[in-house]
Amino acid sequence: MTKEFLIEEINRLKKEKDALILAHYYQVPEIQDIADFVGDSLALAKKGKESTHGTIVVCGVRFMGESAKILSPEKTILVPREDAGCPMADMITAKQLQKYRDEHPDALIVSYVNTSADVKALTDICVTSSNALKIVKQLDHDHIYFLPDKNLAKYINSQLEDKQMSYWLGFCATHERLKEEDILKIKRKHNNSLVLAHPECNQLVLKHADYIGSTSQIIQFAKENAHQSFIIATEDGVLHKLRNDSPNKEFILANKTLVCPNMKKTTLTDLYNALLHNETKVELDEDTIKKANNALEKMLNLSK
Ligand code: CIZ
Ligand code: SF4
Repeated sequence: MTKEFLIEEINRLKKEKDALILAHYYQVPEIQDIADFVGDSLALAKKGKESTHGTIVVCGVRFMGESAKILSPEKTILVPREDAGCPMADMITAKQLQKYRDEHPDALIVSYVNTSADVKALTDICVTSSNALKIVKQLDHDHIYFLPDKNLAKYINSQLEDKQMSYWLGFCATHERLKEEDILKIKRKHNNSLVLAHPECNQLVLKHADYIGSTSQIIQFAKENAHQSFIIATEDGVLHKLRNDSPNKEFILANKTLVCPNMKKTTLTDLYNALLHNETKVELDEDTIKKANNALEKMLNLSK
């Protein structure tokens, strides 16, 4: 099937099936281009919830499809690639979290949205990289436990004045691959560029950043900043939006290894098949949805 045929069919099927296509900034350019809306996980979650479409196709990784289902249980949520997971989300299971809760009944559990629905169901409040700091600052609790990303946890702690969170030792393998020597090397080569980094990067990398933020915050910063050249320390998919927004500015990926294999799985053929066959539907049990919804809704309220 040609690309033109796939694009035409996807657009036809989405109308026929009353479907809304959402894509994360880390998706391949063709998927971002055909999506009705592209955003970070917070924006996708909100968009899915507000939409009046009966079907929502989430092009990203599994936890994003699950979040859409948790917030809109009455809608059909499709993920084009069921095997696109997030290795960081898989670093903590519900069983492990239950054990932690049993041993620390006083802890307030704050989970990054990069977690399974089962983990969210055991969570007090969720956060994304866009709102984590804002939300944690508002939490008045002696013992805050953050999971699963140790890098995001350390970054938030570095920004807090009156409290410190303890945290699980998970990480994003894609961001973790970026080493301090890589960032120093690329800075030497492009010494007029500003370094924009995601807080999933290691602290040794973050200390060389001029700006630290989520994908949407990096995108906003680069658009508004007068600088002409930027080194980007997050997943390469985000370069598509950065270059579209500012065609005259230069964007350099900090290291060519910043590619998430799971985010790159979804192709136009997968999206076409998802719409054609209504596959793969995200199914979650009612109890999980109810409990996980509580943690996500608290996040949406506190991030307003
Ligand atoms: O929250 C998200 O969408 C992720 C995984 C990255 C980011 O910073 O936007
Ligand atoms: Fe998970 Fe990292 Fe891939 Fe995002 S980039 S989906 S956190 S493995």
